[in-house]
Amino acid sequence: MKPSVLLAGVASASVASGHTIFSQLTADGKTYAVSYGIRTPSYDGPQTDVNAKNMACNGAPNPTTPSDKIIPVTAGSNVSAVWRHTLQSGPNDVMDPGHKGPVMAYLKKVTDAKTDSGVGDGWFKIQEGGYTNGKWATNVVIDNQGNQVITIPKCIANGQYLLRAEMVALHGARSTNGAQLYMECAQIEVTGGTGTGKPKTSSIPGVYKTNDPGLLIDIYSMKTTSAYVIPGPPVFTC
Ligand SMILES: [Cu+2]
Repeated sequence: MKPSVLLAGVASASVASGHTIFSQLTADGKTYAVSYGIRTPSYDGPQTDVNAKNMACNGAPNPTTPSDKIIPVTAGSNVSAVWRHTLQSGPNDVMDPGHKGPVMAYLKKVTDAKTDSGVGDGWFKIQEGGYTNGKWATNVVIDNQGNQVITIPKCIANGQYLLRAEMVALHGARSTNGAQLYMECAQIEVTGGTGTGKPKTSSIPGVYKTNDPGLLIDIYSMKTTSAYVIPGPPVFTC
């Protein structure tokens, strides 16, 4: 797939042009600038190999730019991962609405959020959306002007974390490695956490399998009432 310069800025009709980037974070009522504290790529393409290291925080073939910023976040508050088609797009250009699938968010506690690659164990899921009454979670985010609302658990320990927000597009998921996974990692510092929660953690890569029923699937055969199994572990709750 190629980036579409011609179609940038509109909600395009072409599936190929409609990728997406977690490009901004809203935390404690403040929306930070595009790429502030987030390792954003210049190209909005997906990861498709769930066993690749770049499943953690993106990377080649979508090289990301490091950030030397860390965003303060209060435990127990809601943050928004802001998704945009490109780093220049506005709230009406989030992702091609033909990109349908689950939405998820993970945290990983790290010593240095600016430099930790995110690859390996330590991840726990804190938010997910799948398929409800015929509507995909990706479409919920699109309808919410690109805002993926994520509650930061109150009971986690204070300190630096990577916040990995993810959208998955399943339009091509009938074939192996056909699911398109979009993710970026934000660098955050959590305060106000009680530290009483002990999340069970998973490795990324490793958290998904190629043949997960939520990743190898023909979504066009689904009915409004169909059940959908969101990939990955259950959501951690305090
Ligand atoms: Cu795409």
